[in-house]
Amino acid sequence: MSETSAIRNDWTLDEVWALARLPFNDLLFRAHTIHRQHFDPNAVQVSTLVSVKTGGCPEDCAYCPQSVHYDTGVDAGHMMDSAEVLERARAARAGGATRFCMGAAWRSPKPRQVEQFAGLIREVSALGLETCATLGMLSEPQARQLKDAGLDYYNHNLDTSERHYPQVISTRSYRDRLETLQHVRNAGLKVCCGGIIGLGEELRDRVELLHTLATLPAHPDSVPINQLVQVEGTPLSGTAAVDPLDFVRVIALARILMPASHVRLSAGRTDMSDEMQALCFFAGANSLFFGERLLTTPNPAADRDQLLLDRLGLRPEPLAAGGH
Ligand code: SAM
Ligand code: DTB
Ligand code: SF4
Repeated sequence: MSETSAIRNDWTLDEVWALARLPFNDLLFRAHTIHRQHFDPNAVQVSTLVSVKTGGCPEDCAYCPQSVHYDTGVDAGHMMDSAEVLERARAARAGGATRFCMGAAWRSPKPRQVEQFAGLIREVSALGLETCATLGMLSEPQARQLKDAGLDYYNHNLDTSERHYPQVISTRSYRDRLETLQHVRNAGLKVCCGGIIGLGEELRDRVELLHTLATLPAHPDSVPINQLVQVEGTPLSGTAAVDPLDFVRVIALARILMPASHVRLSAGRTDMSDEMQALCFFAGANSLFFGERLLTTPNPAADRDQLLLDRLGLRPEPLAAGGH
């Protein structure tokens, strides 16, 4: 098999399988070589997350502490007021983040909620930060409204393979997700789309998820690879832990298949050793969430992450020239 690091959207499932079966060293060498062709290997893009509207979500995603279907101790909250969101955005910027990601536990936003977010996006953009939002399913007009407000990225994950998906979520379909991604792309927003490892899926599901991502009409600009954060009360709490080396393989595959996309070592880092994270960065991860909280669950403390980046000689990636 020969492949170059050209951007391809025509990967076959067999090609992805062939990569997935490579010995670990061959896979990592190939991924790292491709990584260096497209990125500074010592730079990581830094994002900070804030949950603007937490809990009470009508969807039944079996991994999620914010679903009303599960008793996890996460209660439905009100929408955070804009002064607090801005305070967090300023703190994120001071901490070195270049992208500020705002989440809401919705199936899809109502017209008034899109307006409220458009206001937040204008204010956060004015701070010189890239903006990202993750608000559930979006229609194309809604995506355009957010784009007009200055939104840079929209996060909407496929989560797993189409085959495994019904084991995880019943309240919205895989097709619904693909449609939202199309609406977001059509509106000219950058796409942030990835998945979760550790949902009880097989290797086949990881291969199929990556194949689906890499054969979208355009590769997502950012590909978050989350490791399941197990939350008591969710149906997936107690699922077998992921083999760290298998997780590194997923990062390497994402890097090879989507050479120019930022691959984010996303949720689950509190359960990862420094050495595992170092291998992920070598395999092609070049983005992370910085700050002590993801949406409702903990993330490594800022000083701990800073120490890790220092030990690895990694530095935050500056905003692209011309800002966003
Ligand atoms: N409610 C919106 C939606 O799902 O479309 C946006 C917020 S939702 C929390 C964003 C993503 O976070 C999910 O698609 C899922 O991939 C990820 N996520 C949620 N809970 C997680 C968990 N326990 N572990 C890892 N990732 C998780
Ligand atoms: C993504 O892929 N991971 C982030 C972000 N996109 C929105 C969310 C992780 C959530 C982890 C569980 C929690 O903190 O509630
Ligand atoms: Fe709701 Fe999003 Fe959680 Fe699913 S992942 S239950 S849609 S907040």
